[in-house]
Amino acid sequence: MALYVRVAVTLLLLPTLADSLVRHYKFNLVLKNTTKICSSKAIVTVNGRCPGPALYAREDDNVLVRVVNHVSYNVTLHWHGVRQRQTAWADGPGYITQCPLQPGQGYLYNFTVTGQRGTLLWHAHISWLRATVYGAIVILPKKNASYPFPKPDKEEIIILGEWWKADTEAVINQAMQAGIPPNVSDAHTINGLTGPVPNCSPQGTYTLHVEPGKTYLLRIINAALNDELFFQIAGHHLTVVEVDATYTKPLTTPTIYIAPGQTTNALLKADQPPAKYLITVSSFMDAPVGVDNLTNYGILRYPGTPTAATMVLTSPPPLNATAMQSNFTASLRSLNSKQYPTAVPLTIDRSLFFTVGVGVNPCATCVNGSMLVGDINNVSFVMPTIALLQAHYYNISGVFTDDFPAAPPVIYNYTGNPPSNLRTMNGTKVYRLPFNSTVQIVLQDSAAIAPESHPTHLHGSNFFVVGKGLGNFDPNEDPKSFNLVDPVERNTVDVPTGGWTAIRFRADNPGVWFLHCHLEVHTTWGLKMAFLVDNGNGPNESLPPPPSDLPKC
Ligand SMILES: *[C@@H]1O[C@H](CO)[C@@H](O)[C@H](O)[C@H]1NC(C)=O
Ligand SMILES: *[C@@H]1O[C@H](CO)[C@@H](O)[C@H](O)[C@H]1NC(C)=O
Ligand SMILES: *[C@@H]1O[C@H](CO)[C@@H](O)[C@H](O)[C@H]1NC(C)=O
Ligand SMILES: *[C@@H]1O[C@H](CO)[C@@H](O)[C@H](O)[C@H]1NC(C)=O
Ligand SMILES: *[C@@H]1O[C@H](CO)[C@@H](O)[C@H](O)[C@H]1NC(C)=O
Ligand SMILES: *[C@@H]1O[C@H](CO)[C@@H](O)[C@H](O)[C@H]1NC(C)=O
Ligand SMILES: *[C@@H]1O[C@H](CO)[C@@H](O)[C@H](O)[C@H]1NC(C)=O
Ligand SMILES: *[C@@H]1O[C@H](CO)[C@@H](O)[C@H](O)[C@H]1NC(C)=O
Ligand SMILES: *[C@@H]1O[C@H](CO)[C@@H](O)[C@H](O)[C@H]1NC(C)=O
Ligand SMILES: *[C@@H]1O[C@H](CO)[C@@H](O)[C@H](O)[C@H]1NC(C)=O
Ligand SMILES: *[C@@H]1O[C@H](CO)[C@@H](O)[C@H](O)[C@H]1NC(C)=O
Ligand SMILES: *[C@@H]1O[C@H](CO)[C@@H](O)[C@H](O)[C@H]1NC(C)=O
Ligand SMILES: [Cu+2]
Repeated sequence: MALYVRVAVTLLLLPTLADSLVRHYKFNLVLKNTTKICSSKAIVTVNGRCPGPALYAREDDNVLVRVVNHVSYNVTLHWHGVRQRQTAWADGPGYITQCPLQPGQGYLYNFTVTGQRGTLLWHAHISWLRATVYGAIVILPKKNASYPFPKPDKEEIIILGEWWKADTEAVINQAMQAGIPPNVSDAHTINGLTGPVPNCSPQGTYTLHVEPGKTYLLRIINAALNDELFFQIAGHHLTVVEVDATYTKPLTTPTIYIAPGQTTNALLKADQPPAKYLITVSSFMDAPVGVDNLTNYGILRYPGTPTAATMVLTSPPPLNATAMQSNFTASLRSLNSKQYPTAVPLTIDRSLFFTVGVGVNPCATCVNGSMLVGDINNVSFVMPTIALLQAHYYNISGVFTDDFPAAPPVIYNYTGNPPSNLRTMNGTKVYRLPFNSTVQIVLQDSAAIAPESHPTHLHGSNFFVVGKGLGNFDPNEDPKSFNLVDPVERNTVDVPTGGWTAIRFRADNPGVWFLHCHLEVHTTWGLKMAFLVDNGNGPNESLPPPPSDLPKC
């Protein structure tokens, strides 16, 4: 039996504060049980609905989110992509920056949205609860700032998700006990709507109502657990203007690729003859890995179109549309305007090479006598029992070590034949970074079992995607083609199947910051690590003390 964490959000906007003051947005989130949807399972909802409410703020606003847990699970919430400058205590990943809110407990998440504007998402960050505990974050430009693109007439949030008939906690627990991949989802969702699902009562179909001639800003969010997705609308092109709350050069495309954790703002012009147009949401998977391959359908509808009118159709890309996915990601560029310059580090203090992949470890009690594990540089991350940030701040020894390797222990052909030994080592290791150091990470897919795409997410900083390629990264040749002028700035990027991606960032935010695959199954298996960014000089460059209501373990 599953719960629906019910996040009741009330927006208490303090009215009419002078624009020169920092405004405070207050949200109250109450985590509560809710009723069943389909197949007699109770599921975790937010305010009785899934997705939960959108949080709105303006750039530079202070956001206060009061969360109270009224369910029987331990819960934390994460504000995905919010940089949390000097507010690591509000970041939210369970046992990384905080101990969870236990049943009955509350916590005030207190952070400021500085230097970013656009769409992000919030979600639970413990176990698989984010399957149903998620919602949009909309950061509007400052009051007198305008968008660097034609002002849309209307805006629409489109959150894509995944839905299981079963309790997702049972799904992952069963898989972990057996050591095999978890059951794939039973449907994809658009704003919580599954469309028709076999053996369920009708679940509703998403409809986007548009008026002829108007321009819409679609705030598209991938909140799915495990599925990279394609999104398209028959007869219409989309113009991407922002990803992960950073502006991009306009990119016009019939199909958007979006990985879990990523957000994409795209302009849609309702310039087609009045009719119904099919919207498709479908998986991308170009590895021999089981995935939910069911397409969810929505409808774009112009006014006056009879219900019985025939629909203008579109076929979703094939599951393995690698060229389309690769071309889309390679085409994204940061805006790099005078007002929004691209601050990519040109010199590098720490150059890291991380293999990301899946291995196999012995497991006497598992189905095959072995279990699947995820790893970075052959280390499968073991969750601590108290939060890393707490252990760091209070100097508690024995919780983690700071010897996370800068390179894999064995050099081999990462995208060729697998090594004979697929075993990984366990560890709760962090990589330590001096304050304000510049970092480059080459994320290299390692095909121990099979090559596979890994959308990798960094907490606490955005990064610039300076290069990507197929096969093994060549440290002599590949950097010559890095884009150090207008690389896209993001918080989550795919590492291509059988390839690599190079990212750069500046470690100027003191705290402990999670880096992990945003496919939840890989995170659960251990494809994760953390950076520890040391304090700089003085209070403005240091991690402040924790808030007094920080949950304890
Ligand atoms: C929520 O549901 C769970 C399981 O049904 C139950 O154990 C728990 O007591 C319920 N909590 C509340 C506050 O109703
Ligand atoms: C939020 O944190 C800031 C410091 O970052 C502090 O000044 C402020 O008092 C906090 N707000 C509340 C309501 O605790
Ligand atoms: C917004 O208004 C403030 C106060 O009038 C001014 O200082 C600031 O430069 C303006 N910003 C923009 C982007 O116009
Ligand atoms: C996973 O799928 C298998 C096979 O369909 C089924 O027997 C099992 O009950 C499912 N597990 C959960 C937790 O629903
Ligand atoms: C790559 O994407 C761009 C932008 O969507 C498009 O103009 C171009 O035709 C695409 N090229 C290929 C080979 O798909
Ligand atoms: C979709 O996946 C199911 C198994 O989950 C498989 O039986 C089916 O053939 C797949 N369909 C396509 C079109 O790949
Ligand atoms: C993609 O999948 C289809 C159907 O399974 C297959 O026929 C095709 O060869 C695959 N394409 C590539 C490039 O792997
Ligand atoms: C585990 O066993 C199943 C069948 O029981 C098999 O299909 C699968 O390939 C095995 N997996 C591994 C990693 O050995
Ligand atoms: C590694 O850690 C997992 C739990 O995180 C445990 O099940 C496993 O036994 C450990 N393996 C070794 C070799 O310590
Ligand atoms: C790695 O293995 C692949 C597949 O066998 C092969 O095509 C490639 O040439 C190998 N690369 C190196 C550097 O040996
Ligand atoms: C960080 O380093 C850069 C030079 O790499 C310097 O310009 C900047 O002032 C430094 N920032 C801080 C906060 O020390
Ligand atoms: C909830 O968190 C506390 C503190 O970390 C831990 O002791 C407890 O075992 C957790 N409960 C569950 C059900 O995971
Ligand atoms: Cu992954």
